[in-house]
Amino acid sequence: MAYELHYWPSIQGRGEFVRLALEEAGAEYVDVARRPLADGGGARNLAQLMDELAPAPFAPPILVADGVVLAQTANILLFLGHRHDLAPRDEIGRLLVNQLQLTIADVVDEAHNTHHPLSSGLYYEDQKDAAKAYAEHFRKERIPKYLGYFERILKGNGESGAGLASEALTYADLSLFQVVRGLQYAFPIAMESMAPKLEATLALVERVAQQPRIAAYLASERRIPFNEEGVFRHYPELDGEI
Ligand SMILES: N[C@@H](CCC(=O)N[C@@H](CS)C(=O)NCC(=O)O)C(=O)O
Repeated sequence: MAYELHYWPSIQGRGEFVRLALEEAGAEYVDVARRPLADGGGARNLAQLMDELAPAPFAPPILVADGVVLAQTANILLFLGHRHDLAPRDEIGRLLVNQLQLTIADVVDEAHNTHHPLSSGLYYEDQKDAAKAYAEHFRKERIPKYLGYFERILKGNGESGAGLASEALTYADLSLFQVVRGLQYAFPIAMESMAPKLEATLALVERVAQQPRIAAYLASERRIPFNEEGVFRHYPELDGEI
């Protein structure tokens, strides 16, 4: 059975956390909206499908597996992590990885707010001043606080490249990889200046990038490049450049 992933076809966005888990698991999946329009692909078909699915999801990413419809990124990953050994087997271990993923979801929301601090319904151009102010706080206070938190966990786990929850990689490690790469894309100057304090985090990011399946995925056309439609957007003025 191939999983169906339903997510906006032109961005990494929140769907990328699911894509990374599916890729690392070696799972068979169809990224449905990336198929041609005639085969049910495209954003319009995705919007229509959301009205038809039951139970109704609020927003993508959505995973359809064996007739089960799941939404909310962290929820999908909880499901996939258990099925594909990307999380500890014991209950507390699973909840801990979920807790890490939910914290990553918080970072993702705030990263999104740097370019849409007033409303997702407004254009970036209509909220640029607020975005500048929000992004400055995000760069100076929130990124160091969030990444400092993950760094402390990783340092506490010892060995260079160790995962957040165990020596074996979990989906939370894949997600931290994605967040760091996203922040490096969006805020290259800020992230470069923080690099000396993120030794363990950057070692983990490297380890994830070198996992054979992830490396193959990153080099493939399945990996959509970062762009200014997704969650992590590079606007130089938000990185303190202008
Ligand atoms: N908490 C949800 C957020 C889902 C979400 O915001 N999805 C975005 C794309 S990344 C979307 O299409 N949102 C539509 C909306 O909020 O109206 C998750 O983590 O999956």
